[in-house]
Amino acid sequence: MQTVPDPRLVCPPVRVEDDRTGLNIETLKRAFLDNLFYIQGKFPDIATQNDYYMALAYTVRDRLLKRWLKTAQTYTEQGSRTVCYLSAEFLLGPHLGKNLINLGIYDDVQQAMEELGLDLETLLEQEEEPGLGNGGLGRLAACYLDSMATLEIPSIGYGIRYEYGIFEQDIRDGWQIERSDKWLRSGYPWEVPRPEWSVPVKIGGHTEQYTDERGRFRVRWVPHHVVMGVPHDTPLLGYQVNTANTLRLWRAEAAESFDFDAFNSGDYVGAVHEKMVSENISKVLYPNDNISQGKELRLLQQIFFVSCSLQDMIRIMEGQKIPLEKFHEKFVVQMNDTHPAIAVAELMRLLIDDHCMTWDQAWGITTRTFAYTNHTLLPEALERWPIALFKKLLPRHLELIYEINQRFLDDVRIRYPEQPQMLSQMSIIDESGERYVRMAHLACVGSMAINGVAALHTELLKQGVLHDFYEMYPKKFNNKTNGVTPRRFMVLSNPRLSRAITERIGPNWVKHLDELKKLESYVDDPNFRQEFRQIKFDIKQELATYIQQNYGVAINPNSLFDIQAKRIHEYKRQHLNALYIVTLYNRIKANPNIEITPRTFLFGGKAAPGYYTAKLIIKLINAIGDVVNRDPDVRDRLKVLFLKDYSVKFAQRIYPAADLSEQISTAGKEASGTGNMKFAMNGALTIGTLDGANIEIREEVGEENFFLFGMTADEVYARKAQGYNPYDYYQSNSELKLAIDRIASGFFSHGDRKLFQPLLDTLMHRDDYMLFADYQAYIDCQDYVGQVFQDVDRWTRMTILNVARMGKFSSDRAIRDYCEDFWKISPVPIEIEEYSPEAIPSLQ
Ligand code: F58
Repeated sequence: MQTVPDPRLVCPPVRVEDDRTGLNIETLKRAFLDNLFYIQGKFPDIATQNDYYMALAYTVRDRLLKRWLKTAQTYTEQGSRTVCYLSAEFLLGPHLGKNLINLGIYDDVQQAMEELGLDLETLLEQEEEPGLGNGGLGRLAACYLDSMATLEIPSIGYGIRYEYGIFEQDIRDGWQIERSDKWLRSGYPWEVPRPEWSVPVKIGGHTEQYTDERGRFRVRWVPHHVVMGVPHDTPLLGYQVNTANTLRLWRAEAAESFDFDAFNSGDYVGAVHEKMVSENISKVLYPNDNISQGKELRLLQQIFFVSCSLQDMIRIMEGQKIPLEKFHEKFVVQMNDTHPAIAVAELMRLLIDDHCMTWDQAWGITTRTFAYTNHTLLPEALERWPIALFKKLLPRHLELIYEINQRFLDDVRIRYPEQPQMLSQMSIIDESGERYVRMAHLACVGSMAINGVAALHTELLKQGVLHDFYEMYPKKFNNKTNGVTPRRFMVLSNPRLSRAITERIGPNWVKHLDELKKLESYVDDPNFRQEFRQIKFDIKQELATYIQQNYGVAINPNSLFDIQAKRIHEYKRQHLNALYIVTLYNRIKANPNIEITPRTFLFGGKAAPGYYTAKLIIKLINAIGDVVNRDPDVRDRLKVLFLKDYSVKFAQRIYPAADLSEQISTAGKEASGTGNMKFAMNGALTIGTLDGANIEIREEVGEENFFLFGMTADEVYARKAQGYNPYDYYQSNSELKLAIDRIASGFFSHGDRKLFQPLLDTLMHRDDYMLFADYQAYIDCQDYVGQVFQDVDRWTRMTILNVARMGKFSSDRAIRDYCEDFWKISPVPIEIEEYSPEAIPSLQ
């Protein structure tokens, strides 16, 4: 029966709709001023740049909403199979510019702002990025969400809404100091809280066994307390499509804002205490890169976001009336490293305890649902949790893990009847000393697919840390070489280069990066070469101006910009780069008239606050810079600068300005790297080892267009096995000895000989990352880079070929691989009706 809508509940067809969605310049200006007035509550004459930024951000967000809601509606109606990307980190970077690009309105908004007397660049600068990640792993998650939206793949990103993201880095007297990051302080216009979908998460307590009314054996978990997870949703729009997927981040809240007993007995402060403790869970991102610290709060963060997310998936299924038995048909859950690996036990718990499934049924679903991506081979980064801590916080999960392990070890026993050592080697429980839960083993046992992030990395996983699992389940293992989004790291960050490319080969490359290949036919075109060089020069000049203004250091835009920007870690060997600088400096001191290619060495990156050696490396770089930059003998041929507070936003400025990209990790240590890809697609050449994705980059661009040096991973292992003695290298290599001695003498530290001694001692007597073994090869290769840079034509040719051959490294390719290989998901296009005032939905 057709019901007549209550006329009071039908939105009148006013022009509001057009102001919220319209894309022409007049509408954009009107909508912007409207938001300035009604959201920021300001007249233009007293508005700050931040007010303008907020008004513009809301104007853009309005234009996402129809697409976002239509996307969700379509997925619901179609019951679409969905990827859930579980990650403790999402390093998104600023939203405004990216949304302008993806909506295709960058130039129009720029004009609209100009007509209002505002500068879009200045407004973009206002945005504080949500720094909810440490480095590559978090940024990869963000690139993948961008590609999934662009490829119209139904997906949800699930993570934690940290109140404090990665710390802000300042440099004082050459040392890193940390300040808390208050990314929410001026308001965050991109998210919508959804308190109505909050979920409870149990913590601590004990379990009880009982028999239910149907005579079944059951377990009840009586928690010590309950924390609520409140979802905060951000729309993520794809490039020139209507798909806007959701990033759902969980914020922890107390289950009750007051403990009423304590409150009524007069203990007001005690009553608020629990609220505080609960909210701590999502308070701060752990600032470690490639190390696992084993802190209780970290385990709480993991169970918190995992439990919230799995409960949310179950709610979605119930809403779509899909029976829970089809969980693995509705969802594939990708675990970004082992941080979400507790999900294996949590899904078992939800299915068995809360939804009455049998063990076999629940295990069948679980092992068809999860997939696990490994991001590191470093032993110190492999997560293990002490059994005692697990028992205290997650008593039910520990029982389930014991059961999973027992059944798994039964399989191992059958498979290796004569090899009892396999049981202890593969067990999810490490019993070699204090007992631990090994999260990587749990992830391997509970997943249908296991992947590394570059070809070499996957091979090393199979031979090394996950060897036993590979033998047992060879079909689960596969490689998915990382990729990055060209929308952010080319179109947005390097508009001039992007325009020059589009003028030659058309615009399709942005979505089909392989098309960059077509640029190869322009490699000998003098106009294109000239334009390519000019673009790089202009961008370098802009960076030089920025550095002059912010650091008071003059740098020469004609010099070779040699950049190493990434987390500071011994395995990444920023100090090897520093040794080259000292070597060059020593040569100049020995012969001030020596011919050398002028170079600007730029560094950026944060050190984990507790990682002393990494902080000392920052100090060393600054100390070298202080001397080199003002020594008149150098005659400005070398400049060394550490750029503080490296972030996604800053990275976008850096990649386009680089001539040389430093990717110099000890072979076998860098799982993939993604900065290496971003530099190369912006026309930087790479100096690098055969590590991670460097190997594949070199394969693609051609060995003649890549500066290779150093030992291979196999050589690294072999040299270590022989008994590596770094001191021998020090004694037999005069330039190396001179460089080390100069640092040791206090030359760069106002005569203080002790300052760098811990770093130098480690190098001379242990040198875990084999800087000394690679030193000479690196120096020779760097000298060769300097020569090639003088040959402008040759260099230009090499850079054009690098850009042209980067197609493989789009995150779109990586996501397509995941979809085809084991996600088994296909695109779901979203249709949007053209605007018409009559099309406004009524409340009926
Ligand atoms: C990085 N890992 C790898 N971990 O080091 C890099 O080679 C790779 O390209 C990238 O992942 C993406 O696959 C990484 O960034 C972390 O930062 C973890 C954060 C949480 C604590 C443990 C380290």
